[in-house]
Amino acid sequence: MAQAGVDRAVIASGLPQPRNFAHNLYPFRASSHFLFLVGLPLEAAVLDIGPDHEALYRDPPDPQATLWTGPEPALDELADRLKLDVFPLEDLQPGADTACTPPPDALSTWWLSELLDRALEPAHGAPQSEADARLAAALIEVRLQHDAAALEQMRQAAAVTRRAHEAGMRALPACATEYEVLAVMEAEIRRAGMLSAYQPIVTCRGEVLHNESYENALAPGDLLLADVGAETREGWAADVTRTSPVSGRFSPTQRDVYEVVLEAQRTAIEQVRPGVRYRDVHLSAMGTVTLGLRDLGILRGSEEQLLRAGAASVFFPHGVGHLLGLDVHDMEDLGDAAGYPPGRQRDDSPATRYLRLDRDLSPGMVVTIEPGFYQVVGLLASARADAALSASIDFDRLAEFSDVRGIRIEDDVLVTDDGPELLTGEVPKSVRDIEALCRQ
Ligand SMILES: [Mn+2]
Repeated sequence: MAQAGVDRAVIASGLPQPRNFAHNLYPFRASSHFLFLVGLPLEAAVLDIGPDHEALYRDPPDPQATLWTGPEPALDELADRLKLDVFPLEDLQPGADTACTPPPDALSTWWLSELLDRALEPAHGAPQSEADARLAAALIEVRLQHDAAALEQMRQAAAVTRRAHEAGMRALPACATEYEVLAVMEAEIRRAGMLSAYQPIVTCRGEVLHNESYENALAPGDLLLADVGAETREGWAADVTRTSPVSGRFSPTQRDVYEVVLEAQRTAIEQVRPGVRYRDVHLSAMGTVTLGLRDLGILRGSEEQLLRAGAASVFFPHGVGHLLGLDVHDMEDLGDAAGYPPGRQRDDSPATRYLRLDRDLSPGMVVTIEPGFYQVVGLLASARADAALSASIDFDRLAEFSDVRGIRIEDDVLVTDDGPELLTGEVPKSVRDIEALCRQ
């Protein structure tokens, strides 16, 4: 870190969050920066790094707590295990210019503010001092490309995620509600000793992009969108979306749109290569969706007109993917600093405003590729009110596709010198493979 221009930095693991009262806690998830550097999900610990020192600070175990939560390692045991000096938190002596990565939650922020004697705001995505910005840049530099050990973790998460999706597809025709599919999928993840890397999306209302309710009853004509990924115990994530027919069979309209999204995904994955700008991968997916929807008669006009009007983004309003690693959206606690290199920033155009990543790809990076098609009531209403867009969309033809609410297809792709390597390529994806599983 010192080489990158940070004199001293403190990386905090964070505090567990209460659900409702102090002793009923959400499962603890240590900060990913802490996990990356320390490797253990220790609560209320900080790593202190300077040019000539590296030490862990944590309070010694509370003997009273053993009755309730079992034995905790003593500080000297931790020191042996981590090959680090370990001291009580009260010995931490921060300097005035100590850098940190501000935690995402208010409780950990308050705790770290006290420890560092520094007024911090919960991270809103921006470093809060010059030193913080240099620390963020150093962390991005070491976390952007994954080493063999990290990739092994991500492969494990991918393998368990595959089992979860296959189990969900097999169970789907017999499930009456979204909750039942969620239970089947999460059971596979739990059985493997893992947790979900993010709040799963398992819904027949896929047009709500981050739908996190599971209360809908499933009907035979529905599509079920499942965006579910496991996280290893060391914290590494998979992030996979599949869209399957509840009846076991896609309707002709569902199949037509599914094939458009799948073609966009496959051609985008092909471009995940060193030196390629990720924005171009996104625009290529947007282009494939544009032409595919025009072939279906949903869009009309010349390719150039449609691209200029951003017509496909009415149906595919988000970015084609993001960085993946310890965080499902890797390092987004640092705002856009990881996704956008110096000199690039988000623009406002409908086709790219939600693009989370615009780096030149390099070997060792893992990105998701996840185009979609959604009929979002609000976006369609705005499109009707916009002269260029309403001329580009055949709303009568679109009405024939009313059984296609939301489709997304998402895989995790490793950039290598030999081309794209799909970490999640075994999860069934073709119409034929999905129907075969759903109909067993
Ligand atoms: Mn994703």
